[in-house]
Amino acid sequence: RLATLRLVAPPSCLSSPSLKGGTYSLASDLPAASTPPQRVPKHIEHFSKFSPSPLSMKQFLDFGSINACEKTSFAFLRQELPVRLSNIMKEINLLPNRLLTTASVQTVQSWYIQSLMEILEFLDKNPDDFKVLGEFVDALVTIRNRHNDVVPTMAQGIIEYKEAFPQDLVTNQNIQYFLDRFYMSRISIRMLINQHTLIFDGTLNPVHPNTIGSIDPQCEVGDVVQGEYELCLLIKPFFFLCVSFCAGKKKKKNLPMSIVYVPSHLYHMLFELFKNAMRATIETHDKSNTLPPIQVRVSLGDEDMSIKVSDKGGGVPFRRIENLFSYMFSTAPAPQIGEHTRPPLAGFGYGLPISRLYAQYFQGDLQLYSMEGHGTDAVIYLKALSTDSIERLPVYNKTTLKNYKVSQEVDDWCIPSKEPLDLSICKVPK
Ligand code: W6P
Repeated sequence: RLATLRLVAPPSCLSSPSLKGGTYSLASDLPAASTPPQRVPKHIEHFSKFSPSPLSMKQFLDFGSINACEKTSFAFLRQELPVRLSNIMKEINLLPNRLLTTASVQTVQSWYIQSLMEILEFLDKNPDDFKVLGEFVDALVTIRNRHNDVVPTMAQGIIEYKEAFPQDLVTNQNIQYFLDRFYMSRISIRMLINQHTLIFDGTLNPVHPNTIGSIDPQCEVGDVVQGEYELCLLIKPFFFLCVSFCAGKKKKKNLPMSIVYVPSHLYHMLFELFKNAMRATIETHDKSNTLPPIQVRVSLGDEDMSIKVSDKGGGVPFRRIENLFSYMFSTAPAPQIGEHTRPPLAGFGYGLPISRLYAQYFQGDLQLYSMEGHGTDAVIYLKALSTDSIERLPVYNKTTLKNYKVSQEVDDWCIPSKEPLDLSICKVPK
C-alpha cells in the first residue's frame, strides 16, 4: 500500500522524498492503492506535491556499483517515477485547451496515465520478492516502448494547433516553455528507466564492459567526436571535410580527456551539429570545387569540458538564431509556402532544441555563435566534474502556473517605425 512506501528508507545516497513547501498531511489525502482509471487524477494530485529528486552522476554510478542493490533502485523508482510523471502531467493540463484537446496531445496524455497506473501497481508489492523485481523491469521496458513516439506525436499536435490558429508570439513562447520542460522531463524519466533496466537485466554489456547502464565513467570525448564525424561521412559520402582536432591539454599533458558522461547523449548532440555544419557548408559552397573544413576543438578546463564545432557555411542572421531552437518555427515545413520561397530553416526539425536539452540535462548548455556571411560556431558546454553533473529537472509549482498565464501586457520598448520621419513638424517658427 502507499502507506508502506513512505516507510521504505530511501537509498542512503538519496534524500527522502521531498514535499514542496508548506504543510501537507500525507495520510489524509492518500488515494486508495489499486487503481481504477478514475482514481488516477487523485494520484497525480498526490505525487505532484513532491519535488522530483535530481540525481548526480555519482548517485547514478552508485546504483551500478558492486554493492548496487536492485531492491533500493526499485524502491526509489516506484516513488520517483510517479513524482516525475505527475509533476509534468500537471503541466500538460495547463496547455491551452485547443492544444490540449487535439487528438495527438490526448494520445500522449493517455500514455502518461497508463504508465503511471502501471507503476502504481508496484506500490504494495514486496521488494524482497525476486519475481516482483523481475516484473518491474518488464513493466519499465513496456513503458519505455509505449513512449517511443512522444516527440513526433507532440509535433503532430503542434501542427494541428498551428493549422487551426494563426501563430502568434505568445503562443510560440508558451509552447517553447512547455516543450522544453516536457522533453527535459522525458529525457530524465528515460534515463532512470534505462539505468534500471540496463543494470538489473542480469547481463553484462559485451561491447562496453566498463559502462554503468548508459553512463561511461571514462567517456573519451575526442573518440566520440571522431566516431560521430565518421558516421556523418557515411551519410554524406561525397563530403570530404577534414576535421582538425585540437585537444587543449594545457595542464593535463598527454592525459586523455575523459569525463563521466552518457555517450549516447553526446552522439545525439554531435550528430546534430555536424549535420547542420555540413549542410550549411554544402549549400553555401555548392558552386566551388573545394569545401572549407569543419573544425572541432575540444577543451578540458577545471570546470568545463567544451566542444566547439566551427563551419564556414555562411552563417545565420543574428535575428534568426532564436528560431533555430524554436519548436513552433521548426515544426513541419509549411507546404503552403511557394516552392521557391522555401523557409530557410525548414529541415532543422527538433534536433537543435532537443540537443540543447541533452546538454542542459547535466547542467551544461549548447550555444550558437554565428557571423552572417562567414560561418557558425556551435559550442557544447559540459561539466568537467561528475560532482557538478546533476540532473536539471522541471518542477511544478506556483511559478510554473504563473508562467503559463498568457501575458497580454504591452511591451515597454518602442516599435521601430519603417516610415520616413516627417521632420517638418519639428520646424521652429522664426
Ligand atoms: C549553420 C546553422 C547551424 C546550426 C547548428 C550548427 C551549425 C550551424 N551552421 O549555418
